[in-house]
Amino acid sequence: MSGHEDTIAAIATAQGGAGIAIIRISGPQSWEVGAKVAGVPVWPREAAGTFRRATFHSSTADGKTVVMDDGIVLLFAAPRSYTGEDVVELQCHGGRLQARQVLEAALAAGARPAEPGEFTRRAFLAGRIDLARAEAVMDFISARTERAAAAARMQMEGRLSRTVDALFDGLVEVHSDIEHLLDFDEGEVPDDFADEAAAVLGRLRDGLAALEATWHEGHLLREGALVVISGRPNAGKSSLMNALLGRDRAIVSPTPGTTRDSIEESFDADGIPVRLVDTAGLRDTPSGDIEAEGIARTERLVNDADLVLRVIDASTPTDDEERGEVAALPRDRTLVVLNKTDVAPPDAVAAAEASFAGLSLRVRSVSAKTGDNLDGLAHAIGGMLCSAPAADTPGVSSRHRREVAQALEAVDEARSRLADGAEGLVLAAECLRTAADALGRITGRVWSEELLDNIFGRFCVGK
Ligand SMILES: Nc1nc2c(ncn2[C@@H]2O[C@H](COP(=O)(O)OP(=O)(O)O)[C@@H](O)[C@H]2O)c(=O)[nH]1
Ligand SMILES: [Mg+2]
Repeated sequence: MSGHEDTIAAIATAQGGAGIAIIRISGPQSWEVGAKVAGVPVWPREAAGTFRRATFHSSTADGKTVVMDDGIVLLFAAPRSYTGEDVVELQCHGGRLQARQVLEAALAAGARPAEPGEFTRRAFLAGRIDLARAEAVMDFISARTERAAAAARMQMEGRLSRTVDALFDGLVEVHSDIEHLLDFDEGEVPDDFADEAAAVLGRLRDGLAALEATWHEGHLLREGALVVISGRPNAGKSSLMNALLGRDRAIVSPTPGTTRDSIEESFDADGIPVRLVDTAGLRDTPSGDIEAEGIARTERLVNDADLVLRVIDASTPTDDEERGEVAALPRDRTLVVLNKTDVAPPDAVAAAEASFAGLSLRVRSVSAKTGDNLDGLAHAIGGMLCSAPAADTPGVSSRHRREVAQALEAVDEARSRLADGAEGLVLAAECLRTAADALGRITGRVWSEELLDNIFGRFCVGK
């Protein structure tokens, strides 16, 4: 039991026109509040785990009761609910008005409005889920690709927590061995102790480093990658954007300089969520201020991009200037796309492929018009953004990475203190404590109100 005094309520479903809306009420008074809204005496405890039809009421200022809506009541008894508390969910019609009215009635009946993430925060405080699993709930809701959702599910199921807990337990064990020595042996360190402890810490260090290395994937899956399409006017950038998205989003025209502002859309590149941006073409002689500003924006986007798709019209010979521009692009985040293979002579395409490959650039040849080799291109984009296959541990978040990095540093420090013999023991123990605390903040074995405020403040209301 989390021991909260107050009962909270919020609309748990998206606002706006939908079939139904759910108002969630959690806390010791939730059944009473729900019963008042339903205009019935409080249900018997045996009703937990069942649902009831109900008519929702509100009282006017002069004490009259008004019928608002018909719906369904779902009853949960502590500790068997999302929050671990007594919970009532009221399902009403999904219009903006009905959901608000039912919520207002619940507030009038004694609940207070829930803060962002407060239901999940209560689930954490009640010991229903640890912190990493609670965070994964939000990742799961925000996931934009199946791979991102699968990673969030792994974390919700506790895969990351188990890895972190095992490292935490390992640190605590070494820590208590040292404390034991300090307590009983008055500064006498057995010959092999430091070596053994250093070996164990070395293994824990490797585990921490492996965890830290998952950040890149975790970051890509959570935040998505910025992929910018750039190239000369008329190379087929907008056509490529449309072809990848499978719909006409950008305007395609034989007139150079048609796309003047950048257009952004979400795209799933082999499971990596991508913000795909079509840009104004790069050329020296813009037709006016608007195109010039578009070109300046393109340059900024190209600088910020995780990956640049440099589109080249393979049906016309590439001039030296363009070849020079492409050669200057960073190898690890440039993918050359030779477009218009449907009208380009095959040997010219092959020669262009070879010459860019000779510059150590990755190349893909496609036709935005016929769709030829677009799947291969999407696959190459995903591969360049994240070469690792979908891992069997979810990638850590930026918050987790900071804690892991702190733990790593402290473990390294502990190892070097151990080498100092008896004098180093106290300091080594202190470092291990710091390391364990950092890991504890990932799963919530160690927490503060401030930490919870930071994490749950980013949740939506009703979650
Ligand atoms: N044959 C052929 N024409 C293409 C292809 N991609 C684009 N185009 C044509 O090239 C012209 C410029 O295309 P657009 O996408 O507007 O180029 P952008 O200026 O780079 O955005 C249009 O007439 C397109 O129809 C392609 O793969 N094959
Ligand atoms: Mg365009």
